[in-house]
Amino acid sequence: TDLFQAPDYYNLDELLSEEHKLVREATRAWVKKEISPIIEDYAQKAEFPQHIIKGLAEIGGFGPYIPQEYGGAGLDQISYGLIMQEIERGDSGIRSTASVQSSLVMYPIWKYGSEEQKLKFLPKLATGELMGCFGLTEPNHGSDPGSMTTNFKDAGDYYLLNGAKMWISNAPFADIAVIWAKNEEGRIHGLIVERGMEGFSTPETHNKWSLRASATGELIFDNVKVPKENLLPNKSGLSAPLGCLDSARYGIAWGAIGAAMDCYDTALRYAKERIQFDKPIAGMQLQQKKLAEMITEITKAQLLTWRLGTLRNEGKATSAQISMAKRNNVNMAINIAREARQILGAMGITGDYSIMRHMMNLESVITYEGTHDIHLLITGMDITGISAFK
Ligand code: TGC
Ligand code: FAD
Repeated sequence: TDLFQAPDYYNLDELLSEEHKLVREATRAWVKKEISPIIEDYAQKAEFPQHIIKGLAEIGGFGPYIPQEYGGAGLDQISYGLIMQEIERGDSGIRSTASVQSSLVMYPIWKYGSEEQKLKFLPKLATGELMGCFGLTEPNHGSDPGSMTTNFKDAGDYYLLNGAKMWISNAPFADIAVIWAKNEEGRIHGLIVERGMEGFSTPETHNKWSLRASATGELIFDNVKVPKENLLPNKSGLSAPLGCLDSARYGIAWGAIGAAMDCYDTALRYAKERIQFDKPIAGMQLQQKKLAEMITEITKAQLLTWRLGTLRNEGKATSAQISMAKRNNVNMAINIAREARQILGAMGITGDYSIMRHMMNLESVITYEGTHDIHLLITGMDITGISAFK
């Protein structure tokens, strides 16, 4: 079979349950059939493939770990991670859509929402009947979301919302937006804003060289009247959106391994077939160094991330541990993409191979959900007890 064989240098499969392996194989087969054949074309067109939403929902891509009573798949954290790994082997932009829907839209409604909100939104988000986006970043506040200026005030029957969010994945087509804004006392709350509310618009961001198959946009709130029942009642303060980020960052740590595996697999196959100076380039020491370092780094990332998943299953993973994995794995993947691209020589710059698309996608992944620098400073703060942010 030409079904992709993931590198498994340290027999990680022995640490996985039958359910984990089934979930991974199902996602892998779906990505091979539905994503790989079309993704380059959509990336070139800078268009999100809307028709895949139903399939993404069917493989459990939306809310894998949300309980089944709310329409989720009720899976554990390792299965969630493996789903993200396999989707991102296809494309980081498609994984972004799954991450946002699962961890940044369903998660806050599940964790901070009322029972009515959960029943109203979660089952439809799980099937993709409703799509969501998450608005934290603003034009003037990216790494420092605590300084946000988007705000709402009590206007009697409703809240009056004003401000703007920028760089929002899925914004151009989302039916609902979970957004974060300050009340009159400056306290951060989550609100569910619905498409069609007067004064709410979502212009698309164009000219991206990265995540081209993902739709990115702004969220503009111009005196939007938000019904009071759309406020998430059970958590407020900056730790509420940051808690969602923990879940998304964990998924990204797995996802990045998928992108790296695809680059490694492609480069290894190519190196064995490409002949120069009368022998395969895989036989040249410099190319072996690249490939050997790739599999070493992938293996280290797999073990780090599997352990993080078991800690999350036990409810014991810290935010700083998640930051370390997100930072390490995305950096690992982007370095592998750059090296793999060189192994393919000129062929590596074309869309006939996935590597350059992964490489460009990863430039967003290393910036969003906390930049490479921010995650280093989170580790620094954790080990020294001193914040270097401010
Ligand atoms: P700081 O004073 O440290 O913390 C404020 C409060 O939050 C608590 N906290 C956390 N809670 C839960 N989870 C975490 N990971 C937490 N980190 C901190 C903290 O204990 C405190 O609680 P309390 O009760 O004392 O109030 O906050 P700070 O203002 O110094 O900022 C800290 C910093 C820089 C680490 C944080 O703001 C940060 O992570 N910045 C990066 C911003 C970011 O990641 N944005 C992502 C936007 S969403 C996105 O990119 C989606 S892309 C998705 C896709 O397409 O896949
Ligand atoms: P800045 O915060 O301005 O940072 C610029 C540079 O300064 C970076 O290198 C950073 O590391 C560095 N820097 C900042 N502070 C410090 C410091 N204290 N010490 C040292 N260096 C520092 N956001 C959402 O809310 N929802 C989304 O769905 C979403 N999707 C995205 C999709 C894409 C394609 C992209 C590119 C971004 C997305 N984002 C989203 C936004 C993303 O989270 C932010 O871009 C990110 O948090 C960084 O903010 P910034 O771009 O404003 O950079």
